[in-house]
Amino acid sequence: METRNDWTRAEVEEIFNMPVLDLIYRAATVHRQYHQANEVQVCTLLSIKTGGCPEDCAYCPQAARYNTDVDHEALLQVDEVLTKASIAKMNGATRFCMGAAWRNVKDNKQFDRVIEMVHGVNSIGMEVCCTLGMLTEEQAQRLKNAGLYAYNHNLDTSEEHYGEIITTRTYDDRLNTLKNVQKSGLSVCSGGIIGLGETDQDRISMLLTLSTLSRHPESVPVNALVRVKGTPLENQERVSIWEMLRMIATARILMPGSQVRLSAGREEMSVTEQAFCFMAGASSIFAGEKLLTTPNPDVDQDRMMFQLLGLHPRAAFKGQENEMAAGKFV
Ligand code: SAM
Ligand code: DTB
Ligand code: SF4
Repeated sequence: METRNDWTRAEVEEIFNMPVLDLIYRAATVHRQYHQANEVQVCTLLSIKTGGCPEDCAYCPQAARYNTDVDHEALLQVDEVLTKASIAKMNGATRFCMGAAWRNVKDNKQFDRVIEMVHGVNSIGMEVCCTLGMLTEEQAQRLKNAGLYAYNHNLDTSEEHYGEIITTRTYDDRLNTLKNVQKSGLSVCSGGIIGLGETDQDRISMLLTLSTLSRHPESVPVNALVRVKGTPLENQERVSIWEMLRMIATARILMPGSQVRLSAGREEMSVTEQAFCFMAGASSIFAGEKLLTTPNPDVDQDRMMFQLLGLHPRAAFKGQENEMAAGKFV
């Protein structure tokens, strides 16, 4: 089915500002046209290198310059990562996303080790995703050749608001990495965070940028800010469910074929609120008791929620079966 990359600001604004129940109804309709609405992609996150990051992202507990409770940890060993991936798989996850608190990838031994991790996780039949900061086209290609499926690199907020949140890199740096990822043939995972003090116009801007990329990101994480003590944004107001629903529903309508991921923030949401998010078009979650450094609902809680709502986990590599049969991923 067709998707559009020529959305205008006026159109996005009109959708975003619809009465919230009409917005959810429209998003739910689109969701059902493009996806099996009872299927939810289950992704597990693992921080493979924690803390000590040189960047100044105002929301992030891993930035070295803020005094948070996050301890710095060196890059994990390959076998530790593979053990964690197998456990995630046993718990029903089909995508495994490894995150590193780096500004960018460097061509060194550490990157060689990440390449081994990617190869190993791919070999157990999971979709592998990495989020390692900025990346050149050659590095993206190397990851792809090792069996990487997707690369996560969030726009985080609008171009207009970006300078209020991060000063150590530019919006164009972000877009450039997304281009490198796309050129290498990897799936792009890119979304943002709400609750950073941005306006509705900023949210509309970010959604417009994402939905007018030459190809929509394969997945779009929508994060609610996790307010972490010691970061400049620790005293931000909590994101309300209505703000989350507007973001998810608008993303679903603009990018109907993408996985819209209900990402950070579930720990503070009730099952009823999460159910509303699935209704509004969320088709994916991060599962497991930790995101990168902050808590997330545990596996049993999610199992109960899936049972209650009649949801089931989406299979790995869905829609890519031919490539799988060709031995590309296993
Ligand atoms: N360092 C790499 C980068 O920034 O691209 C990869 C890891 S970074 C932790 C990945 C993403 O986590 C960020 O882009 C941001 O969207 C999200 N994130 C970090 N801290 C968060 C917080 N406190 N609340 C919500 N999302 C957060
Ligand atoms: C994304 O959009 N959210 C995830 C993942 N991609 C890397 C990270 C959320 C991090 C929340 C704060 C933490 O746990 O450190
Ligand atoms: Fe570093 Fe990524 Fe955190 Fe920014 S979001 S401080 S780049 S780990």
